[in-house]
Amino acid sequence: MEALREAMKKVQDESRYEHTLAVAYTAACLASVHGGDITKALRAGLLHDCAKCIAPDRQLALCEKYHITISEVERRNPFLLHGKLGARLAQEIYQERDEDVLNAVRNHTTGRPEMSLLEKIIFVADYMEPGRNKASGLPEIRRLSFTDLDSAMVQILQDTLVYLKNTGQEIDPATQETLNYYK
Ligand code: DGI
Ligand code: FE
Ligand code: FE
Repeated sequence: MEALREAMKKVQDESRYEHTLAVAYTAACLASVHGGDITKALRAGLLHDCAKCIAPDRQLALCEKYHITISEVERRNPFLLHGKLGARLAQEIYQERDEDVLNAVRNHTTGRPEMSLLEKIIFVADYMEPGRNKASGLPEIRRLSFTDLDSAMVQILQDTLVYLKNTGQEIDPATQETLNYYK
């Protein structure tokens, strides 16, 4: 875990590294409350944004190198790729072998239907770690995350979709499908 922390420190800028540590510890707390694996929560939290600080063009090039399918929405919004690409880098560079940890990294931005406990924990921790302060629904989401993880997911997805629509951003079908599934 120490080695993984040092590795993330090298590939992330300072604020992203702070966020990474915060997601890892928030995920560990959520795992404690919901009966998840704390070690996997820490690893997935540390790895979730491992591809985030790679320039968009380079992310696209790396996806092509690894034969990762890029959708039209992702091609137009390459920041959506850092989950998929991150899961691959976690495997190739950071020696992560656990499929659940890799899925949590892969699906942390849009979510997907039928997520595992660990996937939900990372999705929620990413949104509510203590350093996040922009979204207005955060106090309620933080409370819900410890009592009713699925309701926290729904609240986050609804707030995200409203935010994306208000700011004129393109919706990835996966984000809408995830909300439809959990609502
Ligand atoms: O990488 P982080 O910033 O820690 O967090 P993240 O991977 O959850 O990415 C957050 C951004 O992703 C946030 O601004 C909302 C955006 N997002 C989530 N779903 C969609 C989306 N952006 C677009 N364009 N479309 C989506 O469906
Ligand atoms: Fe991310
Ligand atoms: Fe993140």
